[in-house]
Amino acid sequence: MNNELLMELAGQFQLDGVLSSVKPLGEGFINDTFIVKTEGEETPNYILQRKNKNIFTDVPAMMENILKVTTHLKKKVLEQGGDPSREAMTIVPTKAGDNCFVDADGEFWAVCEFISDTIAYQNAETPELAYAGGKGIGKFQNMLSDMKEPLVDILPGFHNIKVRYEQWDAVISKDPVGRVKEVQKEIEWIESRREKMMEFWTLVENGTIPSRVTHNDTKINNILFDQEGEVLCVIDLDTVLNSPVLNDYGDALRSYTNTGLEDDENLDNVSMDWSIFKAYTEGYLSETKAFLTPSELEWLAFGGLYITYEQVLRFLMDYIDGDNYYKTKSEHHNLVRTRAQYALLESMEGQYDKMRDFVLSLAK
Ligand code: GN1
Ligand code: MG
Repeated sequence: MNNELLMELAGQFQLDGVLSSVKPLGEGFINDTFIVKTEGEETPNYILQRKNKNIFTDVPAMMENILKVTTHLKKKVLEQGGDPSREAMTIVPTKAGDNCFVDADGEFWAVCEFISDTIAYQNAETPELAYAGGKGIGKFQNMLSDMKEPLVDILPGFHNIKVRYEQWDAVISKDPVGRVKEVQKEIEWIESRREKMMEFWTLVENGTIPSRVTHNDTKINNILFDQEGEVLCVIDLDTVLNSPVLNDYGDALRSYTNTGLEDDENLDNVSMDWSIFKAYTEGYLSETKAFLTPSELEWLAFGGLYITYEQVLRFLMDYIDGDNYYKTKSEHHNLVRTRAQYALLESMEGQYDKMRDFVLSLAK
């Protein structure tokens, strides 16, 4: 994307100061992200994103959700004596007053303020960091636990295993690029757990496990820390939804506790690190145990297995589908991811009883 065009796009938003540069930032799988700098130290820098309209089919509704959540958070931060401009994301409207800009190609762009002097970690390297991350997401959920206004379900069925199985069954029977025959073993990994996952899903459907405001992408790099190592702000709110809190906790276990990479080629590297699990859980429950129900606590550890399993399914389904969802760096990237996430799932399953007991011992 050429620089002139990017500058022009950034110029569509209500920015403070004089625009100086727009440059690519990070390597998300879904959106394209840029850092927008303004001249001098007095005015903020910004994050410009082209939202992936194939995944987020209603970007204005998504931005509306983000706005509702950040407004609620800012109110809470203010009540607690914090700094709402640093402890919650700030969405910047377009000059026309909209929450996103649609360009000539029909692409959707959005801007938020860049929060300066922060640290983002790619991995939860130490138990201390994992504890802080758990506390961060716990606090995020805690501050949103009294948000009554429902969010628009912009990703219907996102963490709904029933919907995932519908997509899965359709892709397998279609076999659009002829890959089904090479992944029979991997397909069996999914099928052999179907009944158990559906059993759990019944509890969500019948309300035993309630829906709340959740983040749905709780990787540690979606939390900004301050220079003292304290959690400052939870970012990347694209997937804020109403869903069980188990999803956030589970997705964090999936990403934090992995001793290997999400796409590790060497499966011996991959396992669930107990000390990181323990620390994350302690941090998370320190903020949430007061409002979680007994059923949520009972099933919390299962959230780790559920989300990791779902991720195995999603990577494999995308592989079978011909790699249309996740950005890939090589022909078999999604299959490599599938196998690496499965190794993590097996490691979690082996430690599940202990995980559940640990959660319940803290919840007392
Ligand atoms: C996607 O782009 P990123 O890394 O924030 C995905 C998550 C997956 C994750 C796997 C909207 O998130 O659900 O867990 O990749 N986000 C969406 O790395 O599908
Ligand atoms: Mg994300």
